[in-house]
Amino acid sequence: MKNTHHDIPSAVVDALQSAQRVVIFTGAGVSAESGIATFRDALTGLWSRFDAQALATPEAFRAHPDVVWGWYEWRRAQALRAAPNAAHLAIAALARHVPELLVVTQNVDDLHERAGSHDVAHLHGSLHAPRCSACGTPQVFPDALPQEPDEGRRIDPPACTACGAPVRPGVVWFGESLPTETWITALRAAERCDVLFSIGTSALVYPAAELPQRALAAGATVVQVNPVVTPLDRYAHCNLHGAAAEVMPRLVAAVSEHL
Ligand code: BJW
Ligand code: ZN
Repeated sequence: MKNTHHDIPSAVVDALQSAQRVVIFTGAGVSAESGIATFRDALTGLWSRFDAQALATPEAFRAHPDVVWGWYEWRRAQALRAAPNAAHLAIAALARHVPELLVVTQNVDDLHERAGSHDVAHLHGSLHAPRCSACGTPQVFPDALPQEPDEGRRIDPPACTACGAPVRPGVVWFGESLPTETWITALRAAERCDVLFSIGTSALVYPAAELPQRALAAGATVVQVNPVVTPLDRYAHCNLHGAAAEVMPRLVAAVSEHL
């Protein structure tokens, strides 16, 4: 592929410029430069004695609600303090250059929204939407930041205001179904888009990782942005190996310059 002076292959710029519908599929790597640890790095320091894959399960919450709730409170505090980075901002800016753009994120933070993205589908829920583990009633967090930075601290989950059962984080754990409407919206968008970007995700967790494959099968151009190689590298039309906060602004510059 020929490179523009932004080092973004011209085929990528061309595909974006002629696109009617674009899907931006994101993972934890997009928020990494905001200081939010990626999922597979979120167990550093005192948390490193746990296994993320084991903590993010309904079984772990049942067995050790204080450990799991403590971990999510620590991550929620991190997310509340974080600000959107250049990648979030570039993605919001890109939406102004294409007729239709949907952000489909696996992230449980709200940095896409805070960067100005309006259409955001959260496949794995949110750190900021706790609900009852028994009756499902949505719960309201107090405004104050959770205590911090007590990494590794166990915290008992609060009791549901309706039934008294433990409150759980409003995220999707392993073995749980994705929110149906959101998943259908994401799947339809992937199957109908002209270009899909997969940014900052290890592309390991299903069914989310199916989205780039669905887009490819439907004939879309698939571009990946990640500093490392993932299982998607061999399928993507183009792999931009680099940090999202560095690559995405260059991409937006390239697209707006060639209008
Ligand atoms: C940068 C960067 C920078 C760094 N710039 N990039 C088929 C085979 C085997 C198992 C399954 C299967 N299908 C389904 C399953 C089971 C399971 C699964 O997928 N397991 C796999 C691990 C194999 N899936 C499920 O259980 C799903 N549910 C389901 O299938 O329901 C049906 C069912 C019902 C009943 C019984 C059985 C099945 C649900 C999956 C939910 C995942 N939830 C989590 C936790 C959410 C809450 C939380 O955050 O704690 O979602 S897991 C975790 O992984 C989190 C993330 O959203 C998700 C994806 O991770 P992500 O975003 O890719 O982050 P990382 O850390 O992995 O990668 C970061 C990337 O960024 C890296 O590549 C870096 O290089 C890169 N990066 N800096 C750009 N600056
Ligand atoms: Zn309840």
